[in-house]
Amino acid sequence: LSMNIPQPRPRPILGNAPDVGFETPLQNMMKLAREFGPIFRLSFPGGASIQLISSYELVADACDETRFEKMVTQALMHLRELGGEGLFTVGSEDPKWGKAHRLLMPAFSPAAMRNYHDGMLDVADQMLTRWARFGPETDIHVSDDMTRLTLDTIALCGFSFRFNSFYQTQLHPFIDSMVRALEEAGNRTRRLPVQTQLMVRTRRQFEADTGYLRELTQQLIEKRRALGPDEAPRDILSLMLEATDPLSGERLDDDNIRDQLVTFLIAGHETTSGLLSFALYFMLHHPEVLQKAQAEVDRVFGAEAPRFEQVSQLQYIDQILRETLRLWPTAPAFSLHARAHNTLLGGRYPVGPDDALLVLIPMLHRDPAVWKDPERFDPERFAPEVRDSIPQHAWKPFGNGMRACIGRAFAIQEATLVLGMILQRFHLSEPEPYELRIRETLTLKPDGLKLRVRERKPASRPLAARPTPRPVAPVS
Ligand code: FDE
Repeated sequence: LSMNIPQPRPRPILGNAPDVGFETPLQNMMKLAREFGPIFRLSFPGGASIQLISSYELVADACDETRFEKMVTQALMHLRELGGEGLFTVGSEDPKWGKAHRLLMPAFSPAAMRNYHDGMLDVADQMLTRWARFGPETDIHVSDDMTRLTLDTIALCGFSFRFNSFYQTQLHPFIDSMVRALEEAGNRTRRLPVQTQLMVRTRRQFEADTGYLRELTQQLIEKRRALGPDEAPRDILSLMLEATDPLSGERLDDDNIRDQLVTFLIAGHETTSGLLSFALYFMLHHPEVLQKAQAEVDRVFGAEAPRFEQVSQLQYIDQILRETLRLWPTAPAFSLHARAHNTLLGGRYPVGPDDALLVLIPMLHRDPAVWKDPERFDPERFAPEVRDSIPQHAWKPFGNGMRACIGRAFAIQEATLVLGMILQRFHLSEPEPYELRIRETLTLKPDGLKLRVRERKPASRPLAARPTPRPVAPVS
């Protein structure tokens, strides 16, 4: 028996665009889900419509890859202005996806993470040194610093390029352009094309921004090509330039490499930066969690610089990250559609290949059918003894199946290492009481979160990092 799918009352021409809004679309959709239930429809200017699903039952059904697959929606088409035909924005049937996927997989396997350890350590150390120099009375703007960290890390590990964000007071212009362009790409989904046509200044800015992103990445490729064979570093860029697809024997062309670079810079830093920021937020607000994590870090890292093998031993920090991604998955939605005419839940909801299904991950992660007391932050949900009882599709912060996040191991490696290093070195506190406010771009982050840090046991740090003792009496 097929059921009607509810929809908030659409306005003439604008449809449900006003319900979604521009500032906090995701949080508005979460509110609508609480009101309209686990499946509801929204329609947009120009006739596009989506069905939002947010219960475990529906999402698990839609994650069956024999019947459903990733859909390149209008929103993703707008993103192509930035990410071109990179992994994130092409359809699975496009040979460009399979080719780049096969060619790039080895660079993101758990084993490959060892190659990135020194780069991750290098950037994290820059941030922590800066924090130590600022001392305990300076406010640290968490999201800004996490963005510096994650952008510098993916660029250094991936392309041996240094943004040197911790040596500048302003974020790199690349970040400004990327953030503005991402925001505009998102806004275009909620406007009529003619509206965008009329916004001349916004359009010019968008063209300038996307042009700059392409130019900077193009330069990266050209500079690398100019290097001799023994000067070139071994990194993801060298893999993209040299490796061949095991199936077709072909290489990636330069345009596609450029698109992949932009894609990795976008996908690899905003999401991971948000993850780190939310994790710090939760730890600041759950002192018992912070304490337990710090005890683990002391046990595993001791006072030494962390080694690669030690990072995966930070079990409890891994639980904190998983629980953080449950409540605030920083890439909060993904799109699916039926491969052919099909139904959800054995005939209850008929859906065709043209119907876009949007998985609202934060609502899935709050389904009371799976999660007890879902709003409560509790890393024990992911303790090794109980983790296996979480149903397969109940936790999806990295998306689904073959189109799931290729950067998962990279993001977790980086976030675990960085949280570990922060706790190893500092006591954390908040300069003032903070109430969670979430800022949305393509991703989510805690807006305006601030942190203060005080160094722990400075004597146990390696000698080189210790300040030279001051003479007791002035030397005359
Ligand atoms: C992807 C992804 C996803 C899916 C989407 C769809 O489906 O549409 C998701 C959900 C995600 N991803 C998530 C995330 C989170 C975090 C933290 C991250 N992520 C991170 C990262 C890093 C890096 C480098 C990355 N990431 C990347 C990526 C890529 C390239 C992609 C696409 C894939 C395909 O499609 O093939 C993704 N990522 Fe992520």
